[in-house]
Formats: sequence, structure tokens, C-alpha cells
Amino acid sequence: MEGKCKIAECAAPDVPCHDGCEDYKTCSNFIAEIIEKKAAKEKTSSEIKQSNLNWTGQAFSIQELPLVSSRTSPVLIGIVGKAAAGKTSYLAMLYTLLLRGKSLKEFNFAGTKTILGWDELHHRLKLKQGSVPFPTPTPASSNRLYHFALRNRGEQLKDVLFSDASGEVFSLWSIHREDEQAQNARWIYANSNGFMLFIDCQALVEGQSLAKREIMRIAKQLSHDLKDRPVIAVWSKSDKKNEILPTIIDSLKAELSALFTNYNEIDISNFLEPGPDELVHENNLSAVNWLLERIIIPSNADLTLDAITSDDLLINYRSK
Ligand SMILES: Nc1nc2c(ncn2[C@@H]2O[C@H](COP(=O)(O)OP(=O)(O)O)[C@@H](O)[C@H]2O)c(=O)[nH]1
Ligand SMILES: [Mg+2]
Repeated sequence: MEGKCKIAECAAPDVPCHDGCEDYKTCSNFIAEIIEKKAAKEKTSSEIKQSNLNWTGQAFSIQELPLVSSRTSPVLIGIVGKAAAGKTSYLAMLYTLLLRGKSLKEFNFAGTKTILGWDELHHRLKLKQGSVPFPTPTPASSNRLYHFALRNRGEQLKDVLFSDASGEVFSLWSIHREDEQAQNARWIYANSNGFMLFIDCQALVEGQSLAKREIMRIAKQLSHDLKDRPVIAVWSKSDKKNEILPTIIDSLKAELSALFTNYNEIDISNFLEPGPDELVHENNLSAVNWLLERIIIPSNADLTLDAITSDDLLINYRSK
């Protein structure tokens, strides 16, 4: 059965049902298309040329980067942290906030080429009091890139990408930089213009100094060839922060700020109810604002980037 949803923002069946129905066909908002009509439609559309669009709306793979790097030199924000630190949920919340009308400080939202990818994240992050179904774990091999097109006040366009790789690769990379399985972490490290380093408060409550050591291992690897790229430490799941031993918080703070120069830190959480809430709203967006302020320098002619050296052909690709 084909058809579409009555709700304009819901793209079911291409994305999961916004009302949470396992089977979109059973949703009361879903309008099934009459078969004969579809057959007729298919006949006409088969006579028409296939779509020329070269993008699908899903999150990009590295190979699809030229879709944006051919028009501007994109900014890449590397999301770094161990598995289950809250990285994918953070991105889901970022998009949810923009969808609800929140905005970034210096930029207006001007579109996205990964709308289905964002929509899928948004759908999975359904906020309910007391229970939050989170995104399914990011597969170890995947390195998804989520895209926003932004315009500054001078109407200059900037393409911004957020990486979402599995946390396992960062743990492997933190132990051995050249680990065969850690190529996504190496790619993100080589090509990002700035980083969010995830500090999982829940892991610090449960694992104490062992968890701290794991965070510091990733942080040290992040610092080894950082140059002056900005790093913001994001204390994720901050709803648990007051359960962490104060000595662990203090020593981690001190060690991280000694490691980085172009550095800041912020608390975030996805567990607090929507409202004028710092940890959910302001801090989530402030983390991006802080990085973009340091990465993008507006000029009269065009937006320019902090130069980063990369031996990656794709990220270096520029159109004429
Ligand atoms: N307490 C708490 N748990 C969270 C929060 N955000 C995410 N989580 C939990 O952390 C788990 C892993 O999140 P995920 O975003 O998949 O982590 P990732 O592996 O770093 O991408 C989720 O399944 C949630 O159980 C939060 O704000 N507070
Ligand atoms: Mg993930």
C-alpha cells in the first residue's frame, strides 16, 4: 500500500511514523493511496525521466561530501566520545530545538541536505516525562554526517556538518592511534574544524576513576595534533552530575583545562522537560555557537575558515 500522512511534517513511510505507530499503515493520519490511481501514476512517471537529484536526504557518508563541498568549503564539527556518551541524542536534540523555533546566535537556518537523517533522529528522541526512547546505537562501521546550511546576517551561506561515528572507534583510537578499526576516528580528527568532547556524567557516577581515565585517554589523543582548533567539553547527562564524586569532577576539570588552550566546557542534558531550561535549550545551542564563533570568521567577500591541514582529497575538494 502506498500513500502519505496528513501531517505536513511527517514524511512516513520514508521515515518512521511521527505518532509512534510501529506500522504506519495503522496510523489514523495515514491516507492510503488508491491502487488504480497509483498504477496510472506509475505509468506516467515511468515515461518521465528519472530524478536528477544526486542526494537522498539521508545523513551523508564521507563519499557524499562533495555534495556540499562543491559550493562552499564546509565546516566540520567532530563529535567525539566513547560509546553511549549521548552523542547521537545531542544531535537529535539540536535538530529538535531548531524545529521548535530556537535559533543559533549569529546564523539563520537556511536548509539541510540531510533532512531525512535529521528527521529520523528527531523521531526517535520523543520526550516523555520519566522515559526517553533514545536513538538506536550507532553501528560501529558508520560515520554519518549531518548537514545544516546557515546564513549569517550578511546573508553569506555556510555549510556546517556534524559527524556522528560510533563511540567504539574513539576508544580504540585513544588506545592506539593507528588501530585498523579506528579509521573513522582518524578521519574525523584530521578533518574537523572544531570538536565537542563528550563527558558522560552517568559513566562517571558508575565507573568513577576508571571512567575518568577513559575520558582522559580520548582527550589526550585529541590534543596530540590539535593545533589551535577549538574544543568544547560537553558534560552530557548532566542530570546525573551531582551524583559524581566532587573530587572526580574537580580533577577532571583541571586536567582537561591544562590539556587544551582554545577550550571551554558546558553542561547539557536531554532529560529535562522542555521549557526555559538552560541545560536543554541554551547550553545545547551555546555549544555550537561557541565553536562556530571560533571557526567561522565573517568577511566582506566570503566566509573564511580557520585553515586546517588535511591529506584527505574529499575535504580538500573545491569547485572552480
Ligand atoms: N540520564 C541521561 N541519559 C541520557 C541522556 N542522553 C542520553 N542518555 C542515555 O544515553 C544512552 C546513549 O545515548 P546515545 O545518544 O545513543 O549515545 P552515543 O553512543 O554517544 O551516540 C541513551 O540510550 C540514553 O539511555 C541524558 O540527557 N540524561
Ligand atoms: Mg551514537
